[in-house]
Amino acid sequence: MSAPVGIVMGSASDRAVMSKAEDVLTELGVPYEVRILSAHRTPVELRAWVSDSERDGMKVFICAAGLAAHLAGAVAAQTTRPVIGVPLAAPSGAIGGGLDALLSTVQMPGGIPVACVSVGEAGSRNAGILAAQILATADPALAERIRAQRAAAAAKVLAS
Ligand code: RP5
Repeated sequence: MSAPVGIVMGSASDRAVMSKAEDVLTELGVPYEVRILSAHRTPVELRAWVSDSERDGMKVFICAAGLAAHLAGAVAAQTTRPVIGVPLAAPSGAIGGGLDALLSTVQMPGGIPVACVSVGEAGSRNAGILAAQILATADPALAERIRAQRAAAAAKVLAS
C-alpha cells in the first residue's frame, strides 16, 4: 500500500525547499512518501515508481524540479492521477528566479494536465495544501483540518 501522496524531486538539492510540502502534509495528518528521481537522469526508475505507486494506491503526485523541469510532465504522461508541479529556482540556473522551471512545468500540451503552483517555497507549501484538498473531497475530517488551518492563518494575520 502506497501513501496517498507522493513527493518526487529531481535532485537532493531540491529537498530543503520541498520540506515545506512535507511540513504542511504532516501538519494536516496526511501520509506521504518522498523520492528523488529525475525525468532526465533516471527515466526508467521514474517510470517504474509511478507505475508501482499508482498500482499500490497513491492518489496525488507532487513533482518538483528546477532548470528544464520536465519531471511533472513526465509523471503526468504516465498516470491519470492528479499531478501537481512545483517549479524550483536551481542555484545553478542561468535564468534567474526559476523562470526556466516555471515555463517548463506550466506549458503542458492539451490532454496531459499538470497543476502548476508558484516557484519555490510558497509553491512547495501550496502543493502540499492542494494535495490535501484533493484528498479532502472524499475525507470530511481532513477537510475540517484544512479549514481550521486556514482559520488559524487568518487569525495570525489579523493579530499582527
Ligand atoms: C533539476 O536540476 C533538479 O530538480 C534540480 O533543481 C536541478 C539541479 O540539480 P543538481 O545539479 O543540483 O543535482 O533536475
